[in-house]
Amino acid sequence: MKFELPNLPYEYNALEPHIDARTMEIHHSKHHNGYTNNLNNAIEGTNLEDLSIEEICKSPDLSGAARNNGGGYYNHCLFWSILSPNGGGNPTGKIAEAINKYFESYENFKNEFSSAAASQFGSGWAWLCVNKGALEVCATPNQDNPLMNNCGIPILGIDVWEHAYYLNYQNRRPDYIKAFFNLINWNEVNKRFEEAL
Ligand code: MN3
Repeated sequence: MKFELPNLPYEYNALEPHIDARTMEIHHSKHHNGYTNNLNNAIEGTNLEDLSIEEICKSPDLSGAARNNGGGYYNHCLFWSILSPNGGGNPTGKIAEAINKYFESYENFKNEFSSAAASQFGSGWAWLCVNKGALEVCATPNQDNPLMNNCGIPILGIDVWEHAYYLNYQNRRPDYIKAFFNLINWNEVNKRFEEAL
């Protein structure tokens, strides 16, 4: 399968002031585009070629360029989808109930997720996953994701590579993490949650 860079469902400047337009433009048109092209090159002529991106991530013999760029492709597709200029606020629907069940409150969830994102050393991601029906927070290095590590299906994720925030926030990763909560598209997270159950 030839993977294609998805269009963003909003303009590059739509997430300001939380994520600036220049960061979004470079992140999407350079970084995500690069992962997409490199993934296509890495899987060409291999047994991964005809698999879906989820199947590629779950493949037990995934390594090297296919792993880095397969993760990069999948992770950014998820990331753009769970952000929205109309996002933020408290979770709604089934995910709100599940967050209360597994984390006691949205505040507790925010603290746990923020702490996983802030303490990921170097580049990586923090995730909210559905693991055997339960909600869990975890973090992964580089472009790895929970599908690769068999620790659940990610339904929300934050990119903590410096390319995701450095222009606006420099070394202040915690400020970027705080701002991220103003952008979460809870409708999309709910959709992914119901599909993951
Ligand atoms: Mn990124």
